[in-house]
Amino acid sequence: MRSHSLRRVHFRLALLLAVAVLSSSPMVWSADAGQPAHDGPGHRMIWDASGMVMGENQGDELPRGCAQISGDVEITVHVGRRYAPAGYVLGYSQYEWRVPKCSRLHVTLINEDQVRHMWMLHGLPKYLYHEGMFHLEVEGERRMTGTFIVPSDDRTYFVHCDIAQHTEKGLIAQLKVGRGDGDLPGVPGISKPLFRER
Ligand SMILES: [Cu+2]
Repeated sequence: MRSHSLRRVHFRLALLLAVAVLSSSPMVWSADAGQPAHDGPGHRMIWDASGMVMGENQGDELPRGCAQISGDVEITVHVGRRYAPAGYVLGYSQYEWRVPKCSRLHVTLINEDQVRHMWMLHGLPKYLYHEGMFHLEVEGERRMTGTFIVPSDDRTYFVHCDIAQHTEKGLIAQLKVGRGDGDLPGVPGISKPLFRER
């Protein structure tokens, strides 16, 4: 990867991390359990005893540039200590997913730990997804499924768990739409670590 594009990716990642931290408001937890909230475009949130889905989009609104949904893709992700790659404490069962442009993704997150984990994807269009995010969150040993539609350009999206220290401990992954636009830094097994071990 050329150095200027690496810097660009680093900058984008730093920006995404900042946005992720700033947008982690405890307010979301005040939503009524089991009541899908519809607070305008891209702010669809479903919350139940197992966890929550934010950015749910079954196809009622398509990303600009998508004339139609190109197809359905099922993604199942396990998360937990037992999936940690060498040198890490936590892990996803997979660190990269490749999907066609304009596809509808049905993502299931299966949490195999007792603590809370997320599959939080950043960088989606903000006119469609609140804060540009699609976000699955599961408390304890449960699972959660959510659906969203990816845009029409070749791009690599940043996926992580936003719980304190979980990104650094190994929960950082990437979703490539179309050909993607390179690898993000810090993805276990794909790129160099972002954080030094302590
Ligand atoms: Cu986590």
